[in-house]
Amino acid sequence: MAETSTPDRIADPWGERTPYGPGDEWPERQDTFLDGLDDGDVDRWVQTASLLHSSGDAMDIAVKSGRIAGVRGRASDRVNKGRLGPKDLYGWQANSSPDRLTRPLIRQDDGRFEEASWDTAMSLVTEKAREQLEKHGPSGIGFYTTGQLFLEEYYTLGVIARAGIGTSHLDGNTRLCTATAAAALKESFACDGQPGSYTDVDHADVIALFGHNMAETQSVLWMRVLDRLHGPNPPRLVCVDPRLTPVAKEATVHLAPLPGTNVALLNVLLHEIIEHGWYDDEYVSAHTVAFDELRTTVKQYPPERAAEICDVPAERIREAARIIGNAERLLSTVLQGIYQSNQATAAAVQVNNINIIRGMLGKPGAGILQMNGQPTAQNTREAGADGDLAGFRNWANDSHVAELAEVWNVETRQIPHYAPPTHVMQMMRYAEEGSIQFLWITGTNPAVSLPELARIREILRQRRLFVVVQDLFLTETAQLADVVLPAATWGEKTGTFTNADRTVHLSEKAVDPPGEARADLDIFLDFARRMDFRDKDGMPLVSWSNPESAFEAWKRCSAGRPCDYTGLTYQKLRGGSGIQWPCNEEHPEGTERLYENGEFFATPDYCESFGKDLLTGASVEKVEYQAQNPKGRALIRAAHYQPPHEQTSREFPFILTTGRTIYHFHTRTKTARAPQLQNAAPEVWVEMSAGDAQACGFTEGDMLEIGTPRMSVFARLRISGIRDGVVFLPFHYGYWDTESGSGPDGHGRAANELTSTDWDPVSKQPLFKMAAARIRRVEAAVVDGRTREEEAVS
Ligand SMILES: Nc1nc2c(c(=O)[nH]1)N[C@H]1C(S)=C(S)[C@@H](COP(=O)(O)OP(=O)(O)OC[C@H]3O[C@@H](n4cnc5c(=O)[nH]c(N)nc54)[C@H](O)[C@@H]3O)O[C@H]1N2
Ligand SMILES: Nc1nc2c(c(=O)[nH]1)N[C@H]1C(S)=C(S)[C@@H](COP(=O)(O)OP(=O)(O)OC[C@H]3O[C@@H](n4cnc5c(=O)[nH]c(N)nc54)[C@H](O)[C@@H]3O)O[C@H]1N2
Ligand SMILES: [Mo]
Repeated sequence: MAETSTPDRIADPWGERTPYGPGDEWPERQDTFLDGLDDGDVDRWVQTASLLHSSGDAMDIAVKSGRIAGVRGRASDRVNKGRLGPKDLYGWQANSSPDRLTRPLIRQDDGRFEEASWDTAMSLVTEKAREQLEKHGPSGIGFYTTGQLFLEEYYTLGVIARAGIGTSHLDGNTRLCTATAAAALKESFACDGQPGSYTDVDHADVIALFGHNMAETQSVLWMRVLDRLHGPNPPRLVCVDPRLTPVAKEATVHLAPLPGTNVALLNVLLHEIIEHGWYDDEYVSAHTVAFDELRTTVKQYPPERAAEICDVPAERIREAARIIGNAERLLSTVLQGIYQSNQATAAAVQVNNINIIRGMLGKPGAGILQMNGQPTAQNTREAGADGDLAGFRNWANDSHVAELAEVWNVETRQIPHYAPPTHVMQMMRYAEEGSIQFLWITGTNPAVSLPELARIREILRQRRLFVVVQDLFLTETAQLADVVLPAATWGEKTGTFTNADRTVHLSEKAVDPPGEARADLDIFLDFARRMDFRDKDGMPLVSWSNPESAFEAWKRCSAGRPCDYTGLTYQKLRGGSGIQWPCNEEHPEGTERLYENGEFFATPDYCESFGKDLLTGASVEKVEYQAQNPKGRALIRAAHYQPPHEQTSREFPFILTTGRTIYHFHTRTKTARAPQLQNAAPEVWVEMSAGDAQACGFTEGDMLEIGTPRMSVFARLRISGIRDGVVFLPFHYGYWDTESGSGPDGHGRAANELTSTDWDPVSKQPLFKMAAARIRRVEAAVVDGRTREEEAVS
């Protein structure tokens, strides 16, 4: 009996190469991991896709005797052609972890949790919600959700929060994740929606990755890139990242700027493209507005100037510009190195500008991937469970709000649209001040993932704040809750979700959830019933009762909008590949690329957003937008570089940045419970350059204290290819003690003890990628049982 049917994907995460050339089909390669079984022993295979990143790697779950026993990639799927990454292969084992929550918990007066029936727990939740509504009205109630539930669940939650309760305090952890992706698309194209397609990797001659460690965070998409690199006529890669990531190692040109200087660097690239005439004049005049403003702005960014700001050699930036400027099919990708850094939206928009002015949109190989991170982040946005209005409708357009009121059969005034929706950092502030007193958290672990954790713990611990946490485990956040609701997850419930290139997958229930755990959808439906929300005819507001009827309801809401799902059904999603929206009568098999003929969703009556000022985040008024862009073209928005708020100093000389490893997902609630993944990266570490380590007198394995103006944490040193002046902490490692935030050794280790309460003015995404830090050694490395000092003495 083979334990692993596919070679060890811990030692070799990307597996063997299947090279291919430009324009060819990416060859299939089926990856499988069966735990102690052979293929023939499997009772049945159940269709799904990965819930541990945004790529939607399609797979089948192996079921044996009512339990999950393994997974295999789906070779028929457009996204992965059968391949699976390390988390895809091993992560499912968390489902059957013995410490899954199996019954609701209610906090007692003495502070302890006691198990309760669903009826008791839900009665309490309903009673508290009613009490808030009576005392403070809808704005006493907040919902903080995730990028990891299913489309049907977000849509239901959105209807409950907006039309049932009527609160504007509904946001997703997608705020921390890819709020900037959405914001940048709204700035440039006046609407969300991924322009590009994963198949652009098959055609591109240049791929530029901006702050995106694709090798570790979308490992199967990276396999696609590697296969191109190993085939005939490989693309050239440009990588912009302060660390020597696996992407940087493969790059033709690697630019390693100081964190927080992206806008300066991008402005130089644009400067070079314009100076050398590498832009598409015809495309610019036919399909865009406001090019002149960009030209004027970037005039001030010759390579030497940015070289100084970013600390990157001018010649290397020129070389990157030459490659990008002469590309025939340019694919640009963007992720957290931009979204969580200084001037997030302004920087992400400059990447859009590169592709727009070069006319690199809507054709094979030429596209933009403003990436998502979480598996279902796209659906949070579409269905309006974050600050967006369902169906990419426009808050500032009364007829869009009225249209939605019609879909929901409620009065327009019942949908709060008098003020911008509340982002989560603001919701935490309201909870801190006491104006929000009921907070329902689903599928996210803010006590580890939000910035400045000591503050977050204080907020969630307050007695006057009633906190409901809906999760699989008793997380750091759940430990601060008043009621904990045990949720079913992937493999235990049915629903759909959409990846970063708009591919919709169906994920079917394979096994029963443990104990009394319930699907998130069923919990929301139960709440809606108990609250007795009604539409304007006195009928139940939420009229659906299971995943498929919720999907059908969502389809009606999406009709005629850019994210049109009307051509999809559960049946159509079964058996073959996932399908990209828009999928409707006009595009029955889905749509590979948006903006094919230089046509956008940007006309004033149709667009999702009139845009915001890149510097201040102030909303652009409808009349202004109408005047600037009456024909609905792509918008070129320029921005000057602004230094980060928190600067290094004598006391805090390093820049701390944070991020991920290939083996773990976020706060590790799943990956720490999969032995292969946990063993691959069991403890936190800190990365520093060889030069900096030497200057400080540190060696590999030393225990260091990393401090910022907030707090400090301990981590062992790994000397890596990170640039000088910057240190890196993975943010995956939480803590044991919810009082102090300390780890097993009594010291803090969560990266977010250190990060600051600050965010991008446009997208409101927190700045996880930069803090000023100081470092000292607290304990020398132990080698063969002796420290370096002991070694020196002997
Ligand atoms: N293995 C794994 N995969 C995941 C996840 C996971 O937790 N683990 N999470 C998923 C999610 S939700 C997300 S959002 C994505 C995130 O995916 P990525 O964005 O690829 O991952 P990060 O490590 O957060 O950040 C990417 C890079 O930004 C660089 N960086 C830091 N500061 C700057 C800067 O100022 N400028 C530039 N140019 N670069 C900078 C860092 O060195 C880092 O290598 O991954 C998804 N996939
Ligand atoms: N310093 C620093 N901080 C960061 C980042 C960074 O790069 N640096 N990245 C940010 C980003 S991009 C992200 S996406 C966030 C992630 O931050 P979080 O969302 O807080 O991280 P997760 O560990 O994914 O938390 C998801 C929770 O949902 C639970 N869960 C999983 N599946 C289900 C389900 O089906 N139903 C329910 N009800 N619960 C479920 C899991 O057990 C887990 O507790 O962190 C952000 N914070
Ligand atoms: Mo994310």
